[in-house]
Formats: sequence, structure tokens, C-alpha cells
Amino acid sequence: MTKKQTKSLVAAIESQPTAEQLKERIIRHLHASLGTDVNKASAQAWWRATCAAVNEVVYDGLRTTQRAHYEQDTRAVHYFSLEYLMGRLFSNNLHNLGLYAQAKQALSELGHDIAELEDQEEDMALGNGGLGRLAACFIDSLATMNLPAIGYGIHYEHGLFQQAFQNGRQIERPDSWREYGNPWEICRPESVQEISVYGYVETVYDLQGQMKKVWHPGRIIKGVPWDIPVVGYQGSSVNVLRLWESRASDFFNWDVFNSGGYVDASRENIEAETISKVLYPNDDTDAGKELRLIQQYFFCSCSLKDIIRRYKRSHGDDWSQFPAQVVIQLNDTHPAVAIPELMRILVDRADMQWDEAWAICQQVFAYTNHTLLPEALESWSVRLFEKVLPRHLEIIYEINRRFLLEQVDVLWPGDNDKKRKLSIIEEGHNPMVRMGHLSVVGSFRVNGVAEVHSKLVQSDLFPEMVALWPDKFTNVTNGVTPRRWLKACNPRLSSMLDRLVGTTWPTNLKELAKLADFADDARVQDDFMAIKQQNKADLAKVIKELTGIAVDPSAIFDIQIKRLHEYKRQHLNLLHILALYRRILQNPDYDMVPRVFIFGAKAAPGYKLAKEIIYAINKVGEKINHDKRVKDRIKVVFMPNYRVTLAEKMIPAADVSEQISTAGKEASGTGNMKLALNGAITVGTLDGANIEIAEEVGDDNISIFGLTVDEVKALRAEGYDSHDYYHQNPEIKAVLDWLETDYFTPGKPGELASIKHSLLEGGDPYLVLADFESYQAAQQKIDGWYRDQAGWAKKAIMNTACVGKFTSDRSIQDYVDRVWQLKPCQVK
Ligand code: 475
Repeated sequence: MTKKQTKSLVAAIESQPTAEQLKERIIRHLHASLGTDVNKASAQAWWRATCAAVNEVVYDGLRTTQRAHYEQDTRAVHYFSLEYLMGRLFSNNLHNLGLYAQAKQALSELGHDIAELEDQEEDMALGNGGLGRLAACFIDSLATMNLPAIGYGIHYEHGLFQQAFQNGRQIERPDSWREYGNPWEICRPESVQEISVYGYVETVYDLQGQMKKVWHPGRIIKGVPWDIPVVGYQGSSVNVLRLWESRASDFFNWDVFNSGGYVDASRENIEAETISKVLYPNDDTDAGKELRLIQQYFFCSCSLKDIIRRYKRSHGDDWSQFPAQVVIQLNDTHPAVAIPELMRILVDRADMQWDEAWAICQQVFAYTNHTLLPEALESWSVRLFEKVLPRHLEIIYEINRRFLLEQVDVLWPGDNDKKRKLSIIEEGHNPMVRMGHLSVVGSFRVNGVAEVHSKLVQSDLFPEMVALWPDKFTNVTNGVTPRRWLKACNPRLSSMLDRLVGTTWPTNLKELAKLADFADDARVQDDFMAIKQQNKADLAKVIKELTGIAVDPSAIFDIQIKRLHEYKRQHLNLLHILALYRRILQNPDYDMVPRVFIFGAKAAPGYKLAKEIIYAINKVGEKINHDKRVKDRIKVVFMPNYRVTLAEKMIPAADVSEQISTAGKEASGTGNMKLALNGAITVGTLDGANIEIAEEVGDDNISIFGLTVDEVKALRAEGYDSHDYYHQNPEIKAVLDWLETDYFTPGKPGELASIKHSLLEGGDPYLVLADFESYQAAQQKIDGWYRDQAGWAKKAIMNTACVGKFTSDRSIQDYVDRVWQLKPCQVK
């Protein structure tokens, strides 16, 4: 080969494939990878062939990135999370590779609509909600910013359940996202790990008379890694999300098999495979189940061993560089068992002294708190811990003993109350391991996810820990990736932004601020509103398909999308809808801008009241949607099976964003950011990141209502009685009483009464009635604003212009500066 030929070959490999080349590749994969033909291939086969063609580019990037990280021996962050809510990868990967237009053209020339092929992909829904989606946004930003990073998690066979409605009630079906294989994942049998659980600990003395602890495990399980390439935007790095699948260990089962226990052996097989079978569907509650603890330990142990294997490749048995090379971010306390596991590996396996090992641990781990809800704070019964991880319990006791002696007793000598409060072990009839305490003690940095939340973590959750280690605590406000949540999901608005502010906003979201100069420009206002209108028309079609409900795109689209939880107060939204409906019935000419109230939410399968709220919204919706007297001023839509893919269709079409949690309860919220970015106006409380959104967009461009964190505390302190509001506000009384009749559930009075009861006899724990009046005023304000279309357009534009802060790239930069101390690694 001549020099010239070599050069052009290299250029061809490095340059992006053209539409023509993509076409060839797609057909080649149709033949060679899928064994089918252009004439008989199904849509599914076309989609798979296209994925395979795209993967040729992805794998190039993957190899180059991994080689660069290895050769430069980079420090890397290891993100430990039980959840990754990835959604679909097809259009995301195409956008990030800059291949979307080419692929669209290639497919169209082959007779296929790219949007139809996109629908062939199942969502990768390996998470519950905010915490899982945040992890997905973060790994997108890490790759885009060329930061050496690897995400570790569990390769669940079944992700979050699929939701359907049966007579208005939620029913759950298993999610089988990879029943026929997933084209984005690569199995890596060469990197299998084995982990142990159960058994007992033996104390032995070695030849020097040194005491040693030996754990004799009761069960060995194999962890098989699946790698999902994470493609950074615009040809930057391709990082890896490594998810562990559990299998029975060959080694262990041979023993059982040989001793005649064939049936036992297959039972153990099934038990081992159960570990990665299913994602726990609880968002914000602690499951406390043995299998959940095993899940947590399984993936932490596999991941740590994987990290150590890679470290040893460059550093052998010299541990001194370990903290310089490795930082591990714990996504909430769910992976906190990694702390005693690393101690076990260092002390028991690498024969390190305790102090040296502990010094390493405390330089490696950092912990993010995502919730203050007491029911979500993880704790494990000591008895269960001892059964599953006997050696780890001993290590936790030792961590705790030293902590109480060397830290707590030094600052507060002889103060047993402090010891009781700070102890990692909660004493009592059924002693518990407090995973939050363990995480704080074992980490060098602890952060909350919005300013107000980080303050509350310090003042209300861990005040004594702050006294011990003031510098440990910090804030990193959440963010979302603008590649998925604007560029890919809202192509119309994206092209307009490209025209007005230039094309660098996807990686430099502050550029959107330039849009503010056009906020008063009538042409820009018209364009912005026209785009919103088209997006709403698209969503109206989806609504019709999924629910049969016809909605008018010229109405206000008012959207509340998030997990269903009392603290998020979907029932406050419902009470307001009921109040409006009642006003219409009382006054047929009641003047309001027509509004479509759209919900999307899954309830945890065991969360009764949450399911009742879904049922109530569906029943009230049925009645209102069919009531001729309403004259289409109100429509109520509950979208079934809310998930990332549906969010991508709803968010670009929102006029109003409902962010109405009780102040102090929503750690941050991230849907609030996505909606504002796409030009929706927030109706919100001063909670979580709403506060920071309000600071950015200004009071004219957001409708704030309700009690503040301090007012909530004060009201509770003086003794909140929801009955006062019920008796004083006739509208509240009327709509609550309405729920007890059979008006919305003909022939079945009382079916919706549980909501009323929770708000009265139940004490209204989330102050729904206290905030009702100010909520309805905030809604009235929205109604007034919308009547002035130019004024509304300006507000919407200002929302998009002013939320550049909330890109996950900024969050990641904050983590780099405040926690990880990482450097980018140029790959090309
Ligand atoms: C917060 N999930 C949002 C978001 O920081 C915040 C809890 C237990 C078990 C399984 N999942 C959970 C959460 O705690 C969670 O999703 N928290 C959310 O994290 C990202 O924006 O306010 O509620």
C-alpha cells in the first residue's frame, strides 16, 4: 500500500460515514448479522441492522477511548448506582455521533421512516425516577466532557414495571426490555467476577501469632459484566456503563452436583440468577428485603474487584497510588456496603493494617444524598446483615467503635446521647445498621442535590457530623443533559436556537442567554409559539392514540410528570381541577382559558394511597371529559406507562410545569429543569431546585406559591390542623365532600374517600390544604398570563433563555471541582 493509500484509509476510518456508506452498512448487517434480506426484513430487523451499522462507529470510539485511558493511566471516577434510567439509545447515539441526518436520509432512501424504526426500541428502564435518570444524564455529560469515568450497576432482566390502567386502576406488568437481545450491550465473559455471601467468620492465628479473620462463605455467585457504550456528544469520548448480571458459579455447583444434589444445584442456580432478575419498584421507600441487600452487595463487590483488577494491571501490589487513581461516587446510600467491602479486601485479603486501609477508604468514597424523607433513609437489621454478610458486620462494628472513640468522644467527651445519635448502629430491640451514617463516616465528601436540600442535609439530617467535619459537606445542584432533553427531543426548537444563538449551546448551555435579546421580538415570539403549537399537536395525537381522549392543541397544556407520591402532591392538582369543575357547574359562563391537565406517574405497587390517587384522577377525568356543560374548558388526561420515551414527547409540548411538592420534601427535582428548558412556565413551591430556577428566570416568569421551608416548620411547630382549612374554605370543603359521594363513581359511593380521609383524619402530612388557596391563586395568575399571548411568549422564551445553569455538564464540573479533582483526557 502506498503512503497516499494508507493516509486515505486512515481518513476514511476517522471520518463520519456518509448517508450512502450508512446505507451499504445497514444492508450488509441485514445480510451478515441478521441473516435476512431487504425484501423480507421486518421493521425490527431494519432497526437492528441500523444499530449494528451505528455500532461500527461507536466501537471505534470505544477502543480509542479505552486505549487513551490505559496509556495515560488516568484518574477516573467510578459512579456506583443501583439505577440507570437510560431510555432509548438509538436517536441519542445518532445525535451524539452527529449522524442523525445521515441515518435519516439513508433509511428514507431504503424506504423507512427513522421515527418508525425508533419505536422498535424498548426503553432501558433500569431505574425508578429522578435518581436513576440523574445517573443517566451524568454519564452522558462525563463522556461529552472527556472525563475518564465508568458507571457501575446491575443488569436487571426486568426494569421498572410497565403500567396499564384497568377501569382507571393501575395494573403492573413485567418489563422485558431485552427479551430478544439488546443491540447496544456487549457481554464481557473475560471480566467475570465471583462474589461470596452467607456463611460464618472464623478467628485464626497465623505463624507469627497474629489474629486473622477468615470468612467461610456459604454461597458463591458469578457476576457477568455487560458493557453499554456511552457516546459523548460530537465525537468526544465513548465511556462504558458496566452492568453486572448474576449467575450461578460453576465452581460451587459442581460440588453440590457431585454429592448427588442435582436438584439442589439447580435450585441454587435459580437463586443466584434471582439477584439481578428485577429492579425494586420503590422510589423513596426503603425495601429492607434480604434480596435487595444481596443486590447491593453483589454489584458493589463485583465493581470493586473490577476496579482493583484494572489498577493492579498498572500498579501491581503497590496500593499507594490507589486513592490518586480511583474515586467512587455513591449514588445515595444504596451502594454504601462498598465501604466495608473495600475494607475487607484491604485488611483480610491484602493484609493491610486497619489504619492504612481506612485512610485509603476515606480518600476514595464520596456520597450524594437524594432524599430527606425518613421512610427512604436506609437501615438494615443487624440480624439480616449478620446472616448475609457476617464479616462485613464485624468490619462495620470496628469502623463504628473507632469512630465513636476517636471522633465523637473527643469532641463530646462522655456524652452518651451524642454517641447514641451518631452511632452507625441504632440500638434497640431490633438493632439496625444506619447506611447514611456509614456513608458519611466513610466518605471524604457528602453532597445534597440543590442549595436548599444541601442546607437541610446539614442542619436537619447530619448536624453533628457537620460539627465533626465541616469541610466534608457541600452542594452540587442537579442538572440534565441538553442533548437528550432539548436537542434530540425538541428538533423544532433546536433548529430555531441554532439560528438565533449559534450551534454551541448543546455543550455550552449558557449560550441560550442570548435568546433573551429576542424575547420582545414579535417574529421570534410568533416562531416560538408556533413551534410550541406544533409540538402540542404532535402530543395531542399521542394522547388520542394512548387514551382515546381528543384534546385541543390551542388549550393550555398543563403537565405534571413524576413518580406518584403524597409529597409531590398530585392530589393538590386534582383538588384544583375539582374546584374549577365545580365553578363551571355553578356558573356555566365561568371564564377560564381552556386547559388540558396531563399527568404521567407510576405508583409503587405496594403504595395504596398513591394508587388511589391515580384512580381518582382517572375517574374525575372520565366524568369531566364527558360532561357537555364543561364545553371543553377542562380535559384531564392520565398518560399510561410514563417513562423516558413518553417524557421526550410530553416535555416539548408543555405550557405549564407543575412542581408543587411540600417545601422541604423534594430534594431537587430534574423534570422542573427539562420543562423550563423547553419553554414551559413553572407553577411551583419554593422547594428543591425550583428556588434556583426562580432565581434564574426571575419572578415575572414563574408562578410561585405556598409555604416556604421555614413556614412549614413553623406551622408544624404550632400544631397544624387541616380541619381548620376544611371548615374555613367552602371550596375545599365542597370538593373534599364531593369525593365521598358517588358522583365520579356511579353506584359506588366512598370509592374516592381515602384521599379526603388522609387529608383530614390522616392529618394531611404534606400540608395540601394549607397550600390550596395560594395554589389556586398561582393558577389564576397563569390563566391571566396566557390571555396575553405575546406576554406569554416572552415568559416562555425567558425560561429557555435563563436555565443554562441546569445542564448536567455544569453539575459534573461542580463534582470535578468540589469532589473528584479529575482531569479530562483528550482522546483524539
Ligand atoms: C429526588 N429514589 C429528586 C433526584 O437527585 C431528585 C429511593 C429509594 C430507593 C430507590 N430509589 C430512590 C430516590 O430517592 C430519588 O429518586 N430521589 C430523587 O433524586 C435526583 O431530583 O428530588 O426525589
